[in-house]
Amino acid sequence: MRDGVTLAAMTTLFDPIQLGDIHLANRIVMAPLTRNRAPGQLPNDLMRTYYQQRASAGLIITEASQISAMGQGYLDTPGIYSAEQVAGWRKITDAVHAAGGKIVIQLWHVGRISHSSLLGGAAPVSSTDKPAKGMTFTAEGFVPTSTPRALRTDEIPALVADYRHAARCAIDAGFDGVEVHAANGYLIEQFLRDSINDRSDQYGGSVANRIRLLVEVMTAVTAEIGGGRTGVRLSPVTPVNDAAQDSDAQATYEAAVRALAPLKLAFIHVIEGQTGGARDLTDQGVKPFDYAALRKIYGGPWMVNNGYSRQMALDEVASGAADLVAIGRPFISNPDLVQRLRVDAPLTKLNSKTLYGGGAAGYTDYPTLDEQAAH
Ligand code: 8OZ
Repeated sequence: MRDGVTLAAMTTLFDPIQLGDIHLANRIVMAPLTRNRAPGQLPNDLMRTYYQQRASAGLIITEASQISAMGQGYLDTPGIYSAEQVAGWRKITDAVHAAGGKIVIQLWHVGRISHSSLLGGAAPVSSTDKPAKGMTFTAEGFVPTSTPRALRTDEIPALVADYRHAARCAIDAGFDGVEVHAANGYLIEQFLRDSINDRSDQYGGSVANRIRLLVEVMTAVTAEIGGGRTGVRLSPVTPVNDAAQDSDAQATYEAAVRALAPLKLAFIHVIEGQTGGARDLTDQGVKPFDYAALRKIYGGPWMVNNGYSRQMALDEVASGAADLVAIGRPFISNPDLVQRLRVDAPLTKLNSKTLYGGGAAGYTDYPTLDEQAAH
């Protein structure tokens, strides 16, 4: 009981929710997690087992998947633009649906976070021709990212069309929808932030210009598959992938969310703080970000992410601060995470050595509670 509200009337993490056109059995979302187990960019049977094992999540958001050959930035990430990729994903969506789950695919273009060896020798494309400080993983191991080429204004329509094509492929592959990846220092964020975007055309400079690519992509994707099947992921203050702070993150992201509101999206998914790291970055000199203000501007289904414990997730939904909570790494080592959260069972620890690349070890061999009990 709180503030006179009866327990029965309170929404819990384990209650169903309608996200646009997608009905979820609970509000626990498996966050997108890069695993680099798709040689040839092709979804495969091992991936099918992995996702099916996690189908009790209210919603699975797949690992980031490139919308085009130029969108790839790391070895062995899957694509969602060719007929062969669609056929591979179809087996995965069928398996998740047979297990009673829901699954959307994350549409990804890395922009400058890539290496020319992954791009047939071409330079990565970005909002800028300035390289990102950092490394990516290729067939030769970790290498510094390649110097990008700034996209010409007349190339943007084809880029937007690539997102639209990928969204069509996603529906053809049986996905319940898509999440556009506009976070973590990748292409769309390279346009959003004035710390990176140094353009002088209508895609650079003012806030209205820097959010233009995001809005055009979201408009194209929703025109293709419907707003009720489309979400987006934002990370207003994360510094990962050499994404320095925007000069006014609050204003930039509020403008973005205000522009997206009319599209009636299935959800907005916000990473609070540094992706995979600290939620509070004030001791690193980052101004506190007002996420509640962002949500208020938006008004639609609100998904939060980053370091949520069981108690934090329960409180977040019970208080109404968010509608859903996305959980990342604990889903890797706990395929039955929803059940474990329900009964407050201990969680299996993650082996961080098997996160990226490799086979079944550290991927499909983490046990459920029942399997643990049988041993
Ligand atoms: C970890 C390793 C490689 C890529 C992201 C897609 O941060 C990623 C990613 C994460 O959004």
